[in-house]
Amino acid sequence: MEAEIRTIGDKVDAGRRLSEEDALALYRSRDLVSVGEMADIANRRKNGDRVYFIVNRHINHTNICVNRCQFCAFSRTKGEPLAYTMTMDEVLRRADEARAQKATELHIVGGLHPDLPFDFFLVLLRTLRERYPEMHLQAFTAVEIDYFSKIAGLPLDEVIRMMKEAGLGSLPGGGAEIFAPEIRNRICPEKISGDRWLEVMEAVHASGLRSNATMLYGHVETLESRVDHLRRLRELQDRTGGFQSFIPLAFHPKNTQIAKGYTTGLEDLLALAVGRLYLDNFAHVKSFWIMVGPKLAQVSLHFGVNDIDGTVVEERITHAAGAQAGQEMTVSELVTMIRQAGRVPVERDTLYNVVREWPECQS
Ligand code: V47
Ligand code: SF4
Repeated sequence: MEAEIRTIGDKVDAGRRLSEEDALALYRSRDLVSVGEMADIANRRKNGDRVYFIVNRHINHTNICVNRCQFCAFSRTKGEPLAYTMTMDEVLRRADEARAQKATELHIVGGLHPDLPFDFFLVLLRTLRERYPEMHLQAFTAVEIDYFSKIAGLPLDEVIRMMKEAGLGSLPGGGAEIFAPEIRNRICPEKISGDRWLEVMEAVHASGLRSNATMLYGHVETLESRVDHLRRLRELQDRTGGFQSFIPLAFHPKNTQIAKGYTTGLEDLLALAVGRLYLDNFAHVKSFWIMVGPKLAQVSLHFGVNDIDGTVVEERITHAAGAQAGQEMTVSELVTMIRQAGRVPVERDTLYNVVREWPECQS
């Protein structure tokens, strides 16, 4: 084992908090097995052998977006070919399918549409909550919430209060990208700043709602900017405790404005393991199998990961950018994947309550 990694390992064993230098050394390390083992220890201390998944359905209601981030292959400008906005009926058809599959969560994110009024989203939430009270609505990134506040001309707190009242259950972690302005201005110059993303999340947590946090890596960021991103997430989590899970998102370059190759397996596993080790105040680290592929997602269960997200069914954002994984996994596939890794599959709801456990051979 590299000497520096051994010292970090001692800190992990003693339950001591890692520094930014430690995180940087871990990202730079090529001793993948040692880093993975440390992340596995840190994870198992919190979560034991349990690995969570969720029966959910993603709905990307519109790809029309005024931001047009450089890394986004999903978005279109209004009027362009392939631009779409789902009607309420189209959303409801997907939600009906989700109900038929016994989904417990609808995960709804979309572009920043220039014409849809704030009221449209309140009606959407209310309609879904009334028709599907059994499904948790995890919807709208911090970027969308900020946009609603702008188009409605209402303060952030008020927007969050109204959305919560209409049925919003929690926020996904998208839109975080990389906080460092010098990187952010290159990859998504129109997007809200990292400071604002954190401010929105702080307000969301203050309202009593939980959220996730992501980090987009594998584009033009530096390792230092990744560490800065993690540091800021850890600081906010120290203050609010409102983040449920950390999800590193591997950049997919196809059809984007950023000329880069795909991330490698080593980068993907390190991104997950370092997240687990540095973010000692996050209970869950999620490997989104759509992004890293089901095979690597399975291996990552030995690298600090305790959640592989869900059944998903339809995913447009990463697939527009060249994702090779399918868009749907059945419960039985998820259970098998977790069991084969020697872990205990647990179906969770959005807030990590247990829906069903799969101890030995009862599928
Ligand atoms: O914010 C966009 C990312 C995010 C690309 O909270 C890309 O549980 C890779 O946040 N290559 C939206 N990534 C998706 C998201 C998410 C996904 C799954 C689970 C959760 C959760 C959240 O997708 C965007 C952006 O960071 N993204 N384009 C791309 N080319
Ligand atoms: Fe719009 Fe989100 Fe795509 Fe950026 S990443 S262009 S904000 S849909």
